[in-house]
Amino acid sequence: MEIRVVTIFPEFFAGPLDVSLVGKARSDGLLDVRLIDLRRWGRGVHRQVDDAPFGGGAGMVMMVEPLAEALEPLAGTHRVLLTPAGSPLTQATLDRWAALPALTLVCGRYEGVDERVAEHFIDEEVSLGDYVLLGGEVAALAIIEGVTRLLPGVVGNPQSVVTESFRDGLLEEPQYTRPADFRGWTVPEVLLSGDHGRIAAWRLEQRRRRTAARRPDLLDPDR
Ligand code: JCQ
Repeated sequence: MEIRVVTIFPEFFAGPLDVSLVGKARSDGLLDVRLIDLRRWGRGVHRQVDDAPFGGGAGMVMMVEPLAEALEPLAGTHRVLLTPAGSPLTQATLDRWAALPALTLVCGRYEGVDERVAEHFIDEEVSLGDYVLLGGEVAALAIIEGVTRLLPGVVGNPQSVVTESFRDGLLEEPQYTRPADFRGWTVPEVLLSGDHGRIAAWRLEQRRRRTAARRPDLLDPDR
């Protein structure tokens, strides 16, 4: 799979792309990440890519020309803009993108991007969640990780690729490993019982309780 990242900070990606399973997927030839420096198409000696908003207001807006020139040749790849104003990114989104031959991630900055970019050069706008970052770079890295672990041959055991926390729409149950007693904090007795029926029932109950407490939205079919 090819993932292109359009950014004014290509150096942001050097560390994260070299380590862990993303680094391994790249050196194994399963993933090809291309960093595209938007300033290549910037205006003037300062390679400017932002300008003041029409209508007034605080902050700067990313200009249409540099993004148009960067993104027009990438028509045919699925072009995604990372923005807090996008649709929420879900595991289903990542499953869909992991099946594509090529994905382009566009990192927004400043107060936003000229709407004509979104209208003419972007296929989908997504958000990582209801908070604001300085730019889309961290969101792009999250997407690269989420997609990479779904690529065939990246994660050793295909079972563990089953979208863990979203299995049946419930959060995962608590997990424990040795020692069974750490400072008097013990592992639930049922997990040491060897009774697989009781263990399965306990795990399901834990998942339901945890989901109700932390993510009631997942239990409400109307949301
Ligand atoms: C992504 N959740 C939050 C910040 C403007 C495109 O315009 C902007 C993009 C950003 C960076 O992305 C986020 C974000 N998902 O903040 C401001």
